[in-house]
Amino acid sequence: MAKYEELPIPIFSTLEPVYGEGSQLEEAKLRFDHLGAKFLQVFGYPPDVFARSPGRVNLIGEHIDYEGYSVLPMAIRQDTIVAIRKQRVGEDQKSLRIANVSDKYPMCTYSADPDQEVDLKNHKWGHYFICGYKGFYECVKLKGLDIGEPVGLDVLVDGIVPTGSGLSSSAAFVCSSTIAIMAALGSNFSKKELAQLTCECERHIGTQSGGMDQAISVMAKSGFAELIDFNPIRATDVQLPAGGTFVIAHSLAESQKAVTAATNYNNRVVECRLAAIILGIKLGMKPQEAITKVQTLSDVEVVCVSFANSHGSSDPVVAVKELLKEEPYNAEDIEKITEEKLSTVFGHSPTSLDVLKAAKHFKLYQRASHVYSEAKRVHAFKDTVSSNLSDEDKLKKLGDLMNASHYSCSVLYECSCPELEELVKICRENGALGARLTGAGWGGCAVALVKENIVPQFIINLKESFYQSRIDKGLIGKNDLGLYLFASKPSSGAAILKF
Ligand code: NG1
Ligand code: MG
Repeated sequence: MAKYEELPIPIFSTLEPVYGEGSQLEEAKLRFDHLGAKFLQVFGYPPDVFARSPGRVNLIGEHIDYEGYSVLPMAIRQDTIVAIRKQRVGEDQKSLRIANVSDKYPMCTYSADPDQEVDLKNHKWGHYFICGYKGFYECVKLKGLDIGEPVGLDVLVDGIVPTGSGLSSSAAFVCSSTIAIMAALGSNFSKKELAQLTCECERHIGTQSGGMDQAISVMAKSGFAELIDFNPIRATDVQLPAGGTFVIAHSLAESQKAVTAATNYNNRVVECRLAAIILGIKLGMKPQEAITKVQTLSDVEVVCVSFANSHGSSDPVVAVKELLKEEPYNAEDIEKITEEKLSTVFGHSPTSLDVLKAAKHFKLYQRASHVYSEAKRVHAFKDTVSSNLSDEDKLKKLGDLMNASHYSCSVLYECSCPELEELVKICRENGALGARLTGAGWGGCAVALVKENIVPQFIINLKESFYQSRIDKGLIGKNDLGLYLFASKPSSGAAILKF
């Protein structure tokens, strides 16, 4: 039997296999009916096919996917559904018309040219679809498939993953778009290929992201969190202990990652690369060798073995303590060690050059300490889940690991914000076994591990101590709390729906 990740995206003719039963199924039926009807109204024809892909909550393993380390997310029920139709002979056939069920997002039109550049200076919601469009054709080319000339597509999108909240609305959109394009054009790639291609193509939006969000969106299974490994991408089921529930709570600070990349997300990616290069050099590599060979902190872990001979430990956390200085580095400090201008090291990457322009200094010690310790916490989390401990003890340990992860994100990686700090504290004060920011941070959501039997009271308490004052100020509508505060079960991954 083929391995799970080698299987193609499943194609269903009913909604039950994806949405189960009960209120979730009812809600999905309404959304699909509405999407079909609106498609007809906007474009004058029914769609050929639908694709859906979910958002995710990352339980542990933050800001380490792009450094090559495993992460542990689960899919949430909120997803993006894309309805699509290939334009027929005699129709326009030259444009991509991308509409949305929400009036917030006006129709975007692009040419049906897979080589077009994504206009980063002029950010539009439809750009995420273009990421998928480019990615699909890049993959077709790589595989040497002949699918004929690019044709026009009509597209209608319905996304319910809250945006800017660390729940990966962007990956839900990119993955559902790519899968819809693939289905409309008559191909079906494996989950693994899709996870890889969607990870790469989302970078056209300008963030140097890792592959966690797309991997879980494509490969999730109902009832399981997944340990996601990279190079190559793999997913291993993780059955969470009974008696615990993950509650997701929005800090109501919106994280505008695509806009703040140079000082936040991409800045950290560049800092990690610099830390890795310097560690490589300190561990005995020639500067040029380190610059060409070392891309990520996981690349230097192998070199740490040589460190073991002199220091008695190959633990990269120890190597960081010994070999990097705690004070921030400036560009000159680093260039003395690399014997190369930073603008040359990053010359091939315009988004990295933007980072260099914006940065005053680089906190290499702190960022590397976070990455190496967080990578260990992911494995400790997985080992705890599969240990012989009682469920009660497991939950307690998982909570401790989540708290430690938050501390590291907040103090070493500095990707928290005041609203998230307040929210995490309130979660713990109200009985959460652990709570942490989830996703990239700088706003967005926290995830709390809460004993199942106290979830209803926990939600009431959070409403009172965090949300009520914000409802009073009009930050959110009083009937909308359910969008910002909810318990979540591990949900299913991407699917194609053809009725
Ligand atoms: P968000 O901002 O939550 O979508 C981002 C990255 C991930 C990962 C996390 C931090 C994208 C698409 N995703 O997630 O790859 O690095 O931050 O752990 O940029
Ligand atoms: Mg995202």
